[in-house]
Amino acid sequence: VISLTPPALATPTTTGAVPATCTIYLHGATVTSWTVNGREMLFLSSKAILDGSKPIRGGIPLVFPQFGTYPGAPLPQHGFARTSTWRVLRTDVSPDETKATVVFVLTSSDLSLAARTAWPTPFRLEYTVTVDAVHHTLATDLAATNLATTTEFDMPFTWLLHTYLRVDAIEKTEIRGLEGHLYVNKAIADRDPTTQAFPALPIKEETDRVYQNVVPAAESHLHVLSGGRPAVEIVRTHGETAFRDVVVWNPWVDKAKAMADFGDDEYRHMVCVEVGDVVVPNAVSVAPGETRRAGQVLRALL
Ligand code: TA6
Repeated sequence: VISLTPPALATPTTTGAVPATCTIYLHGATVTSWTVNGREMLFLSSKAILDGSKPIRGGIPLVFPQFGTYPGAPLPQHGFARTSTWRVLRTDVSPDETKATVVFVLTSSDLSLAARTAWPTPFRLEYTVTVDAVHHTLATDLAATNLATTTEFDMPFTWLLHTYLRVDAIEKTEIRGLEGHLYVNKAIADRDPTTQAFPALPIKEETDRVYQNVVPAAESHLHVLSGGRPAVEIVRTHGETAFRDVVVWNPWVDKAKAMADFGDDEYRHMVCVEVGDVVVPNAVSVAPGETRRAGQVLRALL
C-alpha cells in the first residue's frame, strides 16, 4: 500500500486535518482514498475485499483492456488491470513540495498466465497518480504502449477510470455536464440511445448510463453536486486523445443487496462517474511502438 502526502503540507492545519492524502493499493493500482482537508472524497465499501482476491469495491479501479464483458469473452469483466499486482516505477515530490506523485507500471510479464493467454499482445501500461495539496486535485493518468515489433499486431482495447465518488446522500446528489448527450441506460431493457434533455442528472433509481462522445470542452467539465453544493469537478486531460465516453452508475437497493462486497445501504453514499473510451466506435487501437494517453483530474470544490 502506497501513501502519498505532499511533504510541504504534511503538517495538520489549524483544523487538525492534513490538506491532502492519497492511498493506493498495488493490487490493481487502485486508489482507495483521497482526502482533502481531512474529508474523504472517494467511496470505499466497508465490505471491500483488500487481500488481492477480488477487484476492490470502491476508490478508482482501472478498467483495461476491456470494459464490461460479453458472452464467451476470454477476459473477466472489466479486464485484468484492476486485479493484477502493479509495480512502483518511481515516486516524485514537486520542488515546492506541494505535489506528490507515484508512477505504477504493468506489463505483459506481470500478468497471470490466464490473462496473458486471453490477451497475448505485448504491452506496457503506466499509471501516474498526483495529489496536489494546494489546488485540492487528484490527477490519474494512463499511458498504454503497444510493445509489438511486427506491424500486424495493432492493440485494440477499451479502458476507463471506474471512479467511486463519495456523496453525503444520493437523494441530494446530481451530476451536471451531460445535457444534450446520447446515452444508453443498461439498467433497463430498452437500450435505444436517448438524449439527456436536462442539465442535471439526479440519481433516484438503479442507474447504469453509458454516455457516448461526451467530447470534453472547456465548459463541459462534469460536476457532481452533493447536498445542493458542488463537491467534485471531473476534468478530462490529454487533449485530442481525452476519454470520450462517460458512465454513471449506482446499483440502488436490489443490486446493492446482491453484492457481497457492498453494504446494503451504501448505495446512498456513492455514485460512480467514470470516464473512458468504452463504446465500440470509441475503442482505441494502438499501432506497434505507439502510446495512447488519457486521464482525469478530480478537483474538490470546497
Ligand atoms: O460501472 C458500470 C458497470 O459496468 C456496471 O454495469 C456494474 O457492473 C459496475 O460496472 C460494477 O462492475 P463490477 O464488475 O465491479 O461489479
